[in-house]
Amino acid sequence: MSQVLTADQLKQFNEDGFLIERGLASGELIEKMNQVIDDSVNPALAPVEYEADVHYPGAPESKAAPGGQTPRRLLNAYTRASIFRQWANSEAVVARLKLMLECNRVMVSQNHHNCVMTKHPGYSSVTSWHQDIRYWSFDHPELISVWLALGPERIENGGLLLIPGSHQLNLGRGRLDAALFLRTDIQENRDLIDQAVPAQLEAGDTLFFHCRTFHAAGQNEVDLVKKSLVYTYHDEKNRPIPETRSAVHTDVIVGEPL
Ligand SMILES: O=C(O)CCC(=O)C(=O)O
Repeated sequence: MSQVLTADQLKQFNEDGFLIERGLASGELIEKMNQVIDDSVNPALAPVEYEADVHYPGAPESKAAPGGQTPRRLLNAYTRASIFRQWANSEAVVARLKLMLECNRVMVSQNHHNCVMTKHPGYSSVTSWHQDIRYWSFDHPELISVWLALGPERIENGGLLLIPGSHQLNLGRGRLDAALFLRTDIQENRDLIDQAVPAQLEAGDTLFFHCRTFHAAGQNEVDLVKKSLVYTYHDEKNRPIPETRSAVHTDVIVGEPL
């Protein structure tokens, strides 16, 4: 069987902590997903995380403030629609993850990410520099998020920026603030942030990134909602720590008959 990733791509993923696969999802799939999402935002179909919930810079002060009902994440993507499950289980995704995680069976988490990220003009917020491992409690910090662009993603509409190689850093606790974002009052952190590159994506492009890779995103400054579908996966042998937020809902084996 031919490999879905070349040795160079795997090397790049291991060195940079992320890899972009262009056009991995078909136009037809993207169109169907966008339709489901457009039918789910007005009114926003629960469960939803609102911009006002995150208290990030630029977010509305409260749900009662102007823009306070702006959704940030349509949660529970895996159970929200079969089209989202189909993508989560697709050979295109799972075969790549098996190579990146060097494992035979992959699980998707239902506990975080597992969502459609929406970024609305006017009321979106800034996500500061962080590693997703701050959300996760697992035996090993080896998880990979798969970010599918459902439209163009650029710095201007709040697209992601990533710091290549940052998944290999072991920064002391003092480099991070109370919420585990990179402190920008430290020169070494500013030097690190200067190395960031934007993940410029088109609909169907897919970003695979390691849970220790530092990334950030700005506000959406253009007049169109940005939408992305995001799941996080791990080797079935890498278990969530009981009683933590990572263990609330059961993880699901992917890539096997549904
Ligand atoms: O779209 C964004 O603002 C960034 C989201 C993100 O980095 C995350 O949820 O981990």
